[in-house]
Amino acid sequence: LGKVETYIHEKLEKEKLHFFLLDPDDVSPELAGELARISEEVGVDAIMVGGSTGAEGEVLDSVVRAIKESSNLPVILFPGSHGGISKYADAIFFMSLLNSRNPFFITGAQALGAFQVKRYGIEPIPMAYLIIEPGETVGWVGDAKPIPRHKPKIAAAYALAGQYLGMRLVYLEAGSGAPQPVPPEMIGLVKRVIDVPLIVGGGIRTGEQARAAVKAGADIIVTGTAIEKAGSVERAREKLEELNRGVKSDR
Ligand code: 1GP
Repeated sequence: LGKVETYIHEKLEKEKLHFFLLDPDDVSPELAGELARISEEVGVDAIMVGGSTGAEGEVLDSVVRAIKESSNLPVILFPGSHGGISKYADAIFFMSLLNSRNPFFITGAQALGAFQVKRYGIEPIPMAYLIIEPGETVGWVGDAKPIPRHKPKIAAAYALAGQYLGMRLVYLEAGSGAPQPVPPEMIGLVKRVIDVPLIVGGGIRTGEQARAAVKAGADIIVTGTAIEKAGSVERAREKLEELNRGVKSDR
């Protein structure tokens, strides 16, 4: 395993993890750097960078560089397609949107990006990416057939298939800004079925919701919107602290 994946596994032996997602389309490099610095102080475990629209090229590079300059946290790309690659990142979730109807999001973008990942020496971490209802922007853009919220077994079947295909992480995604996070029953069943770490994100806005997802079986919680929309840097810090407490508390 590479450096970042080893870091993730070593940390997971001690606690659940909290990754903060920054969308370069929504934040300036200056703000991204500031939020990354605060994230490290608060105890966030990694910064993810990506988005479905416009997280590419110079906009993406400048945000990744600003984060690297202001914190020591690993920066993991979370690409919407082969456009979402930056040579300044440490690792990339080399993800396949398993429940897309469009092969571009299952293997096409991956083929178009593979040589770039190799050339830049970015650590690829293979990940099964599953869109759960409502799916929001990524569900629409990724041409997903979102898994119904009340059908945990479908999510578990896809997750296990992902593991059997060799993927070393499974991500249950309700979509950025989703009104409700992935249901605990679904998280629980998927966790019981797979052996690889389980990531959950989309619509987690409070410490309580983060806690509920962890209690249900999530190993890694991803949050973005709640912090980006906090209103000020000071409120963003408070939100990061609240969410981080939710993930890390043992109750
Ligand atoms: C989106 O799961 C992530 O890809 C985070 O979602 O922005 O709703 O926190 P939020």
